Amino acid sequence: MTTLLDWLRAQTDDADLGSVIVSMAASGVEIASVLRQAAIKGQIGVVGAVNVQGEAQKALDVISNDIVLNQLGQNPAVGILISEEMDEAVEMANQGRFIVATDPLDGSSNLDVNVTVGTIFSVLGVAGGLLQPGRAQLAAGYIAYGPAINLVLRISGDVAVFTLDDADQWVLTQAKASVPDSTAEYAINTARDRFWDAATTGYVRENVAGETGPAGKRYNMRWVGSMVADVHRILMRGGIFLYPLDSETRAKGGRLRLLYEANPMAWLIEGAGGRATTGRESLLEVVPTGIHQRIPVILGSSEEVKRVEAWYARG
Ligand code: AHM
Ligand code: MG
Repeated sequence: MTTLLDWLRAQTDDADLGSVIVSMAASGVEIASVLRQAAIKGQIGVVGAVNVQGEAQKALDVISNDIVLNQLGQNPAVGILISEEMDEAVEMANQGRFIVATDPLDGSSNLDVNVTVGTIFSVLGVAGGLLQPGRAQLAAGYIAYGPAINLVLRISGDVAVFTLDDADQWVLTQAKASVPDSTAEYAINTARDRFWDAATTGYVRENVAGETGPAGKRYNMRWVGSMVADVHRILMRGGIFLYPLDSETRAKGGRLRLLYEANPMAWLIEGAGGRATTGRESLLEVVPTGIHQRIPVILGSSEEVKRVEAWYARG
């Protein structure tokens, strides 16, 4: 059995970086326990506050953020915390070497229906400043709270998958996740098609046309509406995820956030052999202009992502 600590020791000589991941993993154990019992303890629903994104905060968003704040606050290696739930970057008292950018509980609109949600995180060096491109990430990962609780991690090499056992220990269950180059499964919120640009419409129409269309194969569509669940499926068996820039999200720059949703997921997908783009440029090259910046996200199996890029290149 390989535990998280065994894996970390083999992946990096930097014990401080390892400790940041251990703190996020510990947050995941706590959040998992809260999620399991939230309905019993009356923690479901909104708290009445609105976060910096203008979205109603759920009780569990706030609790999850507090758990991460508390865990990272105890870790001397952490200098700055950026969270979807907090307006400003928080300078931690310990003034450590690392920045953690996190969405403590992504997919919270799904909380009341008991589908997989997750914690997404990205680790950067403090020296690089708050606004570093995804390529500068030192580590990234997510925790998926589903039928099994998975921690998916990359430091710089392979993407590893851990599963939480009954003793709250993270056990390595897949040493090297690999996204197949080709797929016949795509994930996009098709209810938004009236807002789509020509590239998205063109690509999806080809898929819907199936075996008699230009793609020459029959596709299936899957959309959980919870990024961790959708990306996890793609990491496990391939596929493509699209949240493109559409006419409704254009003014905001997209729907998903660059620092703590798009970048960590893009870094994981690329580490597993997949590809990630905004449609017009590599996602990991985008230099952020703000900590809560939004961005179009297209990621997954490389052949499909390249087909979408080809559509964008046409106009
Ligand atoms: P959140 O951070 O407020 O939970 O929003 C992000 C979520 C993603 O998990 C998911 O991919 C997307 O929003 C779903 O959007 P939509 O509701 O438009 O389908
Ligand atoms: Mg989110």
